Amino acid sequence: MIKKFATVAVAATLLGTGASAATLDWRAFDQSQVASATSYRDARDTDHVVAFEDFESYTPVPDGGGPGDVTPLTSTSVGDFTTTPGGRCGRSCDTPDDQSLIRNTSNYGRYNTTFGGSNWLDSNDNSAINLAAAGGSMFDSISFFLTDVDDVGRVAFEINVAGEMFDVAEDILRSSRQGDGDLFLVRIGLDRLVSSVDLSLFLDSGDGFGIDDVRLGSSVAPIPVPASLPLLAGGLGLMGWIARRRRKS
Ligand SMILES: [Ca+2]
Ligand SMILES: [Ca+2]
Ligand SMILES: [Ca+2]
Repeated sequence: MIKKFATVAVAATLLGTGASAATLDWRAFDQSQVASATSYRDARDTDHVVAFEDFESYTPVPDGGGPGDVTPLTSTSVGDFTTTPGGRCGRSCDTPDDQSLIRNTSNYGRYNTTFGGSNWLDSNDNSAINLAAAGGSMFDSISFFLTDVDDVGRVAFEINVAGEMFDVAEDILRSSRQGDGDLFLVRIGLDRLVSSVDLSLFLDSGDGFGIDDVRLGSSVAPIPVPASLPLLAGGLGLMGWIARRRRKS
């Protein structure tokens, strides 16, 4: 079954000023269209690549639980991933149920989108996956694949970026239930180059979703972040290393 390509572009408008600071482009595909969705992305995202994270260097948690990498995932290529716990823990939820998990199996309609890869980050039915996006150079676009968003109906799904909220469930999906395993390509455009920005993918129920192939891009040749900022990034990396050491001990 070929799903009709659907695209929606939305500009967030700041009340009162009329200024548009971020845009969101949303394209819907289905599970059989990973290759064509990837081709579409590669043809569209022609700006400079600042950073890319496909989660293939991480250790997946097996279905049913077990050892593997979970959030917080600090110092990924595109920044630090954290989880906002909450939501109803459904059948696909595994321990630790308050964290998002690296997975490499394709159950429940969430799956890898990396060509030749296997891993992705599963929300594990929590309320939100958050990304403190940073890639070492200034960037003004973020793109990624989402899988299995809102296939249970009547859920809220919001993308918050740079202090702006896109109500995807209402304004883009029109509150309609999506298919199990549907694939969505998201591109966020920022109105200026930034060294870092907070992104939150929020769901208000136990509707699990996956994210993969997160890309930070720049409309100009990459500009390294100012000298003081790598120190901060290095500090965060050290904290992540300490956290990993603690988890392993
Ligand atoms: Ca992947
Ligand atoms: Ca599903
Ligand atoms: Ca789902």
